[in-house]
Amino acid sequence: MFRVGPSVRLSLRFRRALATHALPPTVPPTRHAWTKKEIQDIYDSPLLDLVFRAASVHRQYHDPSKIQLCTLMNIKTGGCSEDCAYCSQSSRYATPTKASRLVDIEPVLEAARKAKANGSTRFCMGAAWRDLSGRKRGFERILTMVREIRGMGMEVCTTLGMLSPEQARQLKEAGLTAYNHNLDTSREYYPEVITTRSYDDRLETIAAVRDAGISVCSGGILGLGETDKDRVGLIWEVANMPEHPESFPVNALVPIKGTPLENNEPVPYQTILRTISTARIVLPATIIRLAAGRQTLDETQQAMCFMAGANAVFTGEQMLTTPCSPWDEDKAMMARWGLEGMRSFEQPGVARKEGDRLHAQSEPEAAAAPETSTGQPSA
Ligand code: SAM
Ligand code: DTB
Ligand code: SF4
Repeated sequence: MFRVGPSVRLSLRFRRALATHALPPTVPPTRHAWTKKEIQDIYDSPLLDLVFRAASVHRQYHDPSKIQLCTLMNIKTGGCSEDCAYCSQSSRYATPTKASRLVDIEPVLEAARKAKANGSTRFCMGAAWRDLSGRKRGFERILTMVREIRGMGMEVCTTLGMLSPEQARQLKEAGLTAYNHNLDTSREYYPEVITTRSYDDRLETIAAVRDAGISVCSGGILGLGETDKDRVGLIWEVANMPEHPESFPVNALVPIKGTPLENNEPVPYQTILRTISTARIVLPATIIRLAAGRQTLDETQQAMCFMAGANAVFTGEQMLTTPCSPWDEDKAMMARWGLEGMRSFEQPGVARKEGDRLHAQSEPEAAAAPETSTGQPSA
């Protein structure tokens, strides 16, 4: 494993990532030409063998004691024109979510400071939009939020719907670390869930994000009514991208009253574990996020997911419209299992894309240096 003394390890790892633009030399390269059959065979293997194999891969590519703590904020709630069948924010369904306008800058910065003080090193802002067209002033406000939060030394993520290459470029220039845009499910099952934008639309946005040099966060939801084949199909799609996404969120459907999926059966825990384990093996360098639905898992179930390679969570007061597992509970749980928060820009893939900005900060170590998970400037 690539652990060295705590006082020097940050700079060493950054310098190595920046100097080589690659993972540490002992780590095998990631594969980008998977067949569905290969992934299905992994997925179908006996569950504990699968977990063991995933845990072994995880230990080759990641420090297994580290979990990335990410806090979400909904900066524009509800009233969305899209028809995503799981979503409380679609204007097509009568859900308990009330629509609101884009929030002001200061409350967002306040929420980011609070997240940082509580140990989160990534702050993610979500907006219930199809895309940014006709939202020039709102987009400028978001660019300011990104700039300010990046200035706090945090990783910044946004999820604002579809993006053009130019919008992606502007977000990158403002300091955006990552963009979340999920494929959600397999290409075959996707039309059962969303009809107002296509799978290829999603892939285009992901390509624009990647081409702008922003880290890609793209994963899916389990429990939409999909089959094992669809879960394998989703992993196959991201596995064969020109670069694997830097993060892959695994959401379990949070059923929302009023949506078409409100009465779906909960996905079995073993399916969540199987999906995480398969994703860990196929996307070995990617951060796998145990995302929505985590609150339905008890602590031991979560620990098994971390064992199998999940290494990020959303933590704090709120997901987007549903409750989140709070910081104090998560910190206590992590302490019981010997886990600690990841520093910002610790993942080599993310650090590489941050490139010049981190370089400028680390020589000399500057005011907005990456944060430790306790919010202290790192060594
Ligand atoms: N509007 C933007 C978009 O769709 O690109 C961003 C926000 S959207 C809510 C982000 C992701 O959250 C979705 O792609 C979906 O994977 C996940 N999500 C939304 N509602 C969910 C629910 N009820 N249960 C689980 N995951 C959900
Ligand atoms: C992701 O994959 N999951 C998060 C984040 N990206 C934006 C959102 C989960 C939403 C859960 C339901 C809600 O709170 O509305
Ligand atoms: Fe709109 Fe995003 Fe919800 Fe779909 S998931 S309805 S695009 S907010």
